[in-house]
Amino acid sequence: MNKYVGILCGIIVVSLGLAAFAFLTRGGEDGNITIVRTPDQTEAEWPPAIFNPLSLIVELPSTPNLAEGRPVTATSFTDVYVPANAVDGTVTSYWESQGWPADFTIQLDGVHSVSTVAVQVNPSLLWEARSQGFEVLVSLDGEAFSTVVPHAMHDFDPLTGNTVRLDFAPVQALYVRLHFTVNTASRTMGAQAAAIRVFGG
Ligand SMILES: [Ca+2]
Repeated sequence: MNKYVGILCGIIVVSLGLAAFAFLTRGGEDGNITIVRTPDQTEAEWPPAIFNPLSLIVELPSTPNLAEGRPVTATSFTDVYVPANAVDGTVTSYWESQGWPADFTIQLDGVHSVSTVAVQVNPSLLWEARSQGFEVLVSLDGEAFSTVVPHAMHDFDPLTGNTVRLDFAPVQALYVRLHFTVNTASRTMGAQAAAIRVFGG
C-alpha cells in the first residue's frame, strides 16, 4: 500500500513541477511575467547615501593651461628635479626646491587675465598627504610682484588627486610666481610640484 502511495506522490510532485515550468515558460512569452531591464550604465554610480570617492577629486578649469611648456625659473632645485618638470604636462615628473624659501616663476606667452592657479604633486597613493605653505603673486614686468593669494597652508591629499586649486579675482599677469615656505612631507626639505597650472578668467 505504502509503495503505491509513494509512487503516486512522486507522480504528483513531478507533475506539479512540470506544470509550474510550463506556466513560467508560457508566462515569459505572453507577458504574465514582467521582465525588468536595467539601463546601460556608462559610468560608476553611487547612491547618495554612500560615499563616492570620485566626488573628492579636485576639478580643474576646462580652459587651456597657460603655464604648460612656458619658460620657468626657480630659486633652487634638487638633483634632477628641475623647474621645467612642473610645466611639462605630466604629473610623474616634478620640481623640488633645495631649501627655503622657494620661488617658482612662470612667464606666460603674453599678458593674460588669470583667475586660477592649481598646484599638484604626484597623485599616486604612494605620495603621502602633505601640506605646503605658499602664496601666489603676479607681475607685468618680472620685477614688481603683487600678492593675489596670501600665504597659507594648503593640504595635498592623494584622495583628492593631490591637487590644490586656488581661485581669485581676475588679474592681469605676464608672470605668475609661487612663493613656497614649508612642506610637511617627511622625506623632503623643499617645495614640491609635479604640475603648476595657470588658467585665464
Ligand atoms: Ca611634471
